[in-house]
Amino acid sequence: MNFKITVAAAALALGANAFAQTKWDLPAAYPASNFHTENLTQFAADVDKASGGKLKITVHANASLFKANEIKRAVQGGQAQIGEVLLVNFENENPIYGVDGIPFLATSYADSKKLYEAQKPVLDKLLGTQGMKLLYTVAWPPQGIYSKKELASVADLRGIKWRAYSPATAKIAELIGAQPVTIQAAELSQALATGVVESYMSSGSTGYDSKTYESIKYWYDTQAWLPKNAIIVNKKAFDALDPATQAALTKAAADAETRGWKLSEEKNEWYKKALSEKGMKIVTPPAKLVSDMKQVGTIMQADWVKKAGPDGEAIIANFNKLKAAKK
Ligand code: PCA
Repeated sequence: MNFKITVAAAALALGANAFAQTKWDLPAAYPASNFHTENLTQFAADVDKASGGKLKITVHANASLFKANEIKRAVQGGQAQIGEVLLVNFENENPIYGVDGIPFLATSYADSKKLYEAQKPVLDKLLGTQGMKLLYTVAWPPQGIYSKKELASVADLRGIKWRAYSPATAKIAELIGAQPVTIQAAELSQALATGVVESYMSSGSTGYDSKTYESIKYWYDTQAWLPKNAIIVNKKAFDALDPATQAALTKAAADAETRGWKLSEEKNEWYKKALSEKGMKIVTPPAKLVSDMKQVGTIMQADWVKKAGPDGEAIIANFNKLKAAKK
């Protein structure tokens, strides 16, 4: 064989390899200006840089590629290689996904991180059985109650049209005698404008994104729970990457997790200020409203533990241990 041609062929092959590019779609369900999405965009840029341009991730914000509750199945089936999901949305599939939606189990950022630490091994295993991998999570800011009228207790919410985003938020409606209607964030502003929704629980973040201040006056800062978004990847797509690109992705994910949790906590303050500047009243909930809501939380936690079995018990036990150890 002609030596020159062999070298040239090898160089060509190397060159082609160096430029081999993988393109991934990342469906996400929240607007481009939301802090989760901004963090995702930074993550995609970090991956691009760290992989030397080998892995290009396109973030599709605002449920433009798949609806919020379709993203998980899309990643599982490989229609999208990677995606962002709200874990609590999948509680009916497996209670493990819903532990961070239990009212008053973990109500601060510090406790939410501990709950995540306790949940993570079980979550990893569960996603693994579904052909996926967990890359990172970021918590939403604490959840409060949006209401058109002043609230003294949950009795004031009876009969009201209540927007739910998850099985747990629908369950709350049931327990307080409100009428649940499930609406994801991308459709919320329209539902508010058309009067389909009169009240709901969520963060200041989603209240701001959906312009809730245009139809609702009060936000009761109950700090009831901090649900998490998770960035999950199809295992086959991950395994198809070369080891250096896998490492670049994993490292960018770890950075995005640290950055995202910090961002969430900082933006929580920003969102509350922004809402009050838009004319909303940010209210410390009265004692009766708190005790009523805590009662709801107690019922829901007991239900959850029953449903979640030994894995669930282990998560709660581990969480309590972490809380006791780090005080
Ligand atoms: N915002 C999302 C989920 C939790 C939150 O704070 C929503 O309301 O849909």
